[in-house]
Amino acid sequence: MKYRTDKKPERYLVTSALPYANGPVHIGHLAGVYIPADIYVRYLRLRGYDVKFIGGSDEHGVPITIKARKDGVSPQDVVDRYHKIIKESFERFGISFDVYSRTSSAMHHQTAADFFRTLYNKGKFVEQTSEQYYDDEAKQFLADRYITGICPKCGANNAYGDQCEVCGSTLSPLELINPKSAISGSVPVLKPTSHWYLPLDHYQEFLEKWILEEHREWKTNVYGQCKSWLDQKLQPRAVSRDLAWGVPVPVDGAEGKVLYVWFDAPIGYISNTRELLPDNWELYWKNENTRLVHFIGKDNIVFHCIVFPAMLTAHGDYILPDNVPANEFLNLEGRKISTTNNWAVWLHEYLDEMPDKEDVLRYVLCANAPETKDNDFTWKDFQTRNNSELVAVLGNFVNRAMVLVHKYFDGKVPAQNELTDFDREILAEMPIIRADVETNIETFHFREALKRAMDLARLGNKYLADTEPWKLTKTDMNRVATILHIAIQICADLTSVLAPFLPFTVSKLQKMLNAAPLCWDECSRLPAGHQLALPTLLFEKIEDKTVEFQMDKLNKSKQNLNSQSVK
Ligand code: B3M
Ligand code: ZN
Repeated sequence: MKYRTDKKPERYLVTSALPYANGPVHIGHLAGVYIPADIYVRYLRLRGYDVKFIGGSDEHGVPITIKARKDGVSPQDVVDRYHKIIKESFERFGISFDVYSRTSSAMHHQTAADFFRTLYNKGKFVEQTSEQYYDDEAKQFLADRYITGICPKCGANNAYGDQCEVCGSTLSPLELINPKSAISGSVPVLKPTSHWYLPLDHYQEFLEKWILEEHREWKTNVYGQCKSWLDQKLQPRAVSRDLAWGVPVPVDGAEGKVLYVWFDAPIGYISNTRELLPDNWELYWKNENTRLVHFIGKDNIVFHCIVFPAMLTAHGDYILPDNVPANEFLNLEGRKISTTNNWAVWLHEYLDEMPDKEDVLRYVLCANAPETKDNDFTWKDFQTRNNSELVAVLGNFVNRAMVLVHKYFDGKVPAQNELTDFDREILAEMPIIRADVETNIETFHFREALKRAMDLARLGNKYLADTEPWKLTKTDMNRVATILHIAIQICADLTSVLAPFLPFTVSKLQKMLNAAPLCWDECSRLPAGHQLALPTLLFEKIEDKTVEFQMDKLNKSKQNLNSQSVK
């Protein structure tokens, strides 16, 4: 078994959780997973690293078949519909995947089946027969979410066979009190069935050392969850299910059984890398100088830190993740985001309703990301952050600098003359900010990184406010030239420090500056005489009516919800 040494990585492989294709993507997914992952990969690319960003839809499992049954269509219809919506909305939003594929692809079915077969042939599974719930009316076994009941831990109604969404406990169907089939509503009976189990207990010692000793640097929420799983001692976990939808178990006598979705989904990262790089995907998965990073939400920690690494270790050829920077959850207006209750801000709807505001959402969701604890998204906060940060700080600074250079120097970068101590201080602050952005991104502190990047625009505003070049135009044009020279250098520097966070804005700013995209380390001096393009506004104020429109829309979901529960 191989895993990374402490050498500087030669390449990065960055994955983000594969969203279930049973519904569109919402702001909770974005803040928790896709925005941080995208910031990270954009930054690495700017630094000139070899990086591959792997995404895709998770198209198997009970969440998909339940949705299909509810809508009266086939599981394939469900995944075709949502895969398209999800993929297109990510593209429009600038999530810069190198590949976005799907687990229903032939490549994935083959890769997942091969992976299972390898473990099977190496004798890594234990086959066991056990009693499981069966719906006699629907004539099928009831895996995971097909069975509901009262949570034995917190007493909530409608806990699922695999998890209680109220208290977050992981459950097994047999623990549920008053179990009920989610298909027919009938009381299920117990029937024997046999499955393959991955004996996680065999990996307990290895995982304790690897995580608890060698990865103390992981985020506290991630490390803490792993520790608590390990402290409770790992148990064998079934990797197959009695279901008709999924990757068929590739051994004789396994008719009617498919791989458990949490067995096949992480292998999707491998399949999608193979699809992207048919000839050298192995370099990314099997070479110890690759740094593998998984971006996920907190409900996926155990699968990425414990189950998948155990699978990779059992296989033997693969590297293990170097980090798994999972986020907590984002709530919406004080309530838990819910796909089934339509309590969400859907990305594809946002993109239609708020054209040209991709970066506003990227900004707000990063500034308020649930990095260490659950956080709340409100439309009011969205408006305030846009109006008092993006418009008043960033947009205002860039606009003032650009307008002044056009007004007094025909849009050509003026020459820098003698520097004052204050100028020197400002110039010295610029690389400090950049270094802070760098360190924070590299340690997955994206909120702080963004705050520091915005500090550069704050610095620019302060510089113009303190030096007041507009008051010197009659008396000291040399001084005005120096001030505006420096202000334009700050604008140029903003194009790189903000590029990982606000790609749409940065490309507008580059156009205004008439400058090619910069690399991270290139000190971005625009020479005297360089012609700037005409300024356009980077951000617009968001009016109350926009917020009211969004709140009305949400309140309608709330009303529907209330009237449903009255029925
Ligand atoms: N689809 C769960 C989720 O969307 C699951 C993630 C798979 S990552 C391999 O939360
Ligand atoms: Zn519970």
